[in-house]
Amino acid sequence: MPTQPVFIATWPFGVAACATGWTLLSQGASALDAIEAAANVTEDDPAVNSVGYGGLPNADGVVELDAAIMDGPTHGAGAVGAITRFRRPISIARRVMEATPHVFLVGENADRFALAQGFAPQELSTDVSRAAYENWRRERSAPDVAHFTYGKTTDGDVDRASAASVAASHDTIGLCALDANGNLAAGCTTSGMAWKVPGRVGDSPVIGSGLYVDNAVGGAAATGNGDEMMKACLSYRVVLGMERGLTPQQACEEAIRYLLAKRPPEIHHHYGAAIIALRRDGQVGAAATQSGFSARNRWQWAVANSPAPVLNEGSYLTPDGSVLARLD
Ligand code: SD4
Repeated sequence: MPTQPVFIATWPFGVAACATGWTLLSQGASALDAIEAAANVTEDDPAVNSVGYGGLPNADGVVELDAAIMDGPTHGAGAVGAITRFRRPISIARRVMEATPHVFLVGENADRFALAQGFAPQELSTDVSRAAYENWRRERSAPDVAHFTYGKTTDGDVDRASAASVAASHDTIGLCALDANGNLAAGCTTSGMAWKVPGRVGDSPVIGSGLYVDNAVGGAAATGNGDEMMKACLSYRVVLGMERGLTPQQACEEAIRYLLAKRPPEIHHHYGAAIIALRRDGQVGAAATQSGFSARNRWQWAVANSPAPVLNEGSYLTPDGSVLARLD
């Protein structure tokens, strides 16, 4: 029996991705194709300064993109880290999955792989992203200041100026799709934390952290402070929760609660973590560690089960685990 397609994605820019993803699904596309095409919409958009073209660079001023894709029916996965010359890292990740026996390629050799596979190199910086970097350098005086005092002053206090500048500068797109055949896929693509240490790869391309799919259960995808979320294998935990009988909403809240419990509370005050989930019956859920990642970035996520995606206020938890806002 055909399934009603569903597409979900993180953040307000997930609305455009959902519209593309759901339109493809409604025309019979596979969840995998819909994920790639929807992620490409965000990757190509220079106005999104945390994904693909126009993404903010590392501390050396070089844009390094991370992405991964996972296919439910085959349980296949592909990922790339620190891509510097191509705007659509999720498409390179898919090629890794389909053209190699491997899962994860990184750095210069991932760029070489893309070139060999026929991807055309493109400029990743925009005037806006270059100006933002110059501004950051002026504020922070030298890129290496960020390397080891990231969010902390030398005496160990939280450096609020630095923390605010990072918090305002990251928002990955995570995506999950359910197609008309009842198959699932997920994707995650990002420029990562702005001004990161060169070579740093976050959670987004790490299978089980930035995304995970079990075609018999559901999928999940994450956004936020990857250096924290990786320590909790957040996406895997959410899918496992659903396998154990939690609703997608309960599974997201449980995983966020786990993350909050495992690390000192002050870690969570500045850099948020958020997760979305889609069960194989089309039920959805989402939760975050806080109401937003900065004053201008309220935690929101998009869902499409019709041509008009809906932008939801995401639920979030306080460090003591109480839900402050909830879906419906
Ligand atoms: C990372 N998780 O590189 C990404 C960044 C992000 O919202 O999602 N920001 O850690």
